[in-house]
Amino acid sequence: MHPKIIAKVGDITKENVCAIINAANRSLMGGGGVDGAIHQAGGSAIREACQKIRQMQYPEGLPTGKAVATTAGEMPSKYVIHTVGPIYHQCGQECTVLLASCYTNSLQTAVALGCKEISFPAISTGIYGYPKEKAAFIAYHAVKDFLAATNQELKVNFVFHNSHDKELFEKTVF
Ligand code: AR6
Repeated sequence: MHPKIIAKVGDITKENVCAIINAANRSLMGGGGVDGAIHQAGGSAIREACQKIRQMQYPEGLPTGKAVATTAGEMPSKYVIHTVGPIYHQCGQECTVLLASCYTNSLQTAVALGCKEISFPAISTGIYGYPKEKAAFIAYHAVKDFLAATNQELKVNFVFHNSHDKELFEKTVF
């Protein structure tokens, strides 16, 4: 494992880091899974910030693979970076590139915000159905490649909801 990358088990809404990443949908208006947990824990400030982003930047919704930042509201982290993962049964040959873009664009957004530590969930591996091993490989390599190419100081946590998912990730990337 890369020295700046850590895998752990937990609830991402409790992370005390500069930014947590949200596996959102293109509406940015909340949903189930980690998105629902983040909106619930952070409170209405997140939804209000997302509404502004929709009005000003993305009236059609946030395209898959892109990332935008808002306040984290009442959560311990400072920012939420919302990204939209690919829906596995719809993304065809673009799946890998789109999932990697979620990580790379979120990392770029975090660096632009001056973040030194951020936490990712396993984007697309829940409701969006991305096979977990495949997603782990793409996620790890996207982060590792980004860290290799930047001179910014950045620590990246992968936060899994259960130990089985964390072990699967570690087995895949080692
Ligand atoms: N902390 C860390 N990981 C979590 C948490 C949590 N609190 N809750 C769930 N996970 P999903 P997707 C894990 O479905 O597949 C939403 O409705 C979960 O175990 O949240 O990208 C959105 O609005 C899984 O491994 O995101 C979209 O419509 C991972 O987070 C859609 O779901 C991602 O699962 C996005 O689907």
